[in-house]
Amino acid sequence: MNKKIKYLIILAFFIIIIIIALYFFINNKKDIFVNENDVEKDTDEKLLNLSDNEIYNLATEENNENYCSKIKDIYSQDVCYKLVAISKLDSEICNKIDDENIRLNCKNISLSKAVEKNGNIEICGQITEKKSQKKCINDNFNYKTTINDCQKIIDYSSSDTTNGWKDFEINKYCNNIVLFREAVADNNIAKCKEIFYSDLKAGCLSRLYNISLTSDNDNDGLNFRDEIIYQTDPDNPDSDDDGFLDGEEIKNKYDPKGEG
Ligand SMILES: [Ca+2]
Ligand SMILES: [Ca+2]
Ligand SMILES: [Ca+2]
Repeated sequence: MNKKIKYLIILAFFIIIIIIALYFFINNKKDIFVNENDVEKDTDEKLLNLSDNEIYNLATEENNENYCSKIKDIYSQDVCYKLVAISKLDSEICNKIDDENIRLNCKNISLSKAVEKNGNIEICGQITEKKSQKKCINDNFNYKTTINDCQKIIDYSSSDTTNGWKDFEINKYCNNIVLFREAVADNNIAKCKEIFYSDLKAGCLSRLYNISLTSDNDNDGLNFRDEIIYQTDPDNPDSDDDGFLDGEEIKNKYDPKGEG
């Protein structure tokens, strides 16, 4: 046989093989595509005749947020998303929630639970409510947490100036807990006094002075914790020596440390 013809036959053979392979490949792809559609259709059909309640139960049983979207009652839909988000520790799902309060609550809980599970306090910064940020740090701070970990937290909270949260900064608070731990470990009162947040400062000093937070040693109507918060002297009933007790001045909205 001519050499040329031989090569042509081999070439034709390979071309046929490639065409057959391509045919099966394309056909297969089509099958996968059709199957995905079928699944979507099946889900729709599966939920079509179910009541909101039944869909809700199914969604939360199977942790499937796509089912939640089929619930007609918006409040139930929101709660459905919230439960699935918390269960899957996926705060992204919370973004589908219509009601702002439920959405925030969903994010706070799912993020806090995620930190609880993986111990990464950086995630606490993603919580948008300062009160929950504080709780997240308190609950998940451990003996290994360092100033460096505290600095890495990026604060996503909105500028919350209400309810005494104006001064709360997550990095600073976290640093202060490190100070607290070091002060107690080294029995270092000066370090306690470096703490900015008065609750933590009072806790630190009460540990090192071995005084209960609720005791009122100088009988002026302010307990130890309040004396630290108002920066009065826990051993002097009249810190500014004006004849009025520290506790009386606070009660009547005067300044226990000076004029007025
Ligand atoms: Ca007192
Ligand atoms: Ca006092
Ligand atoms: Ca006084």
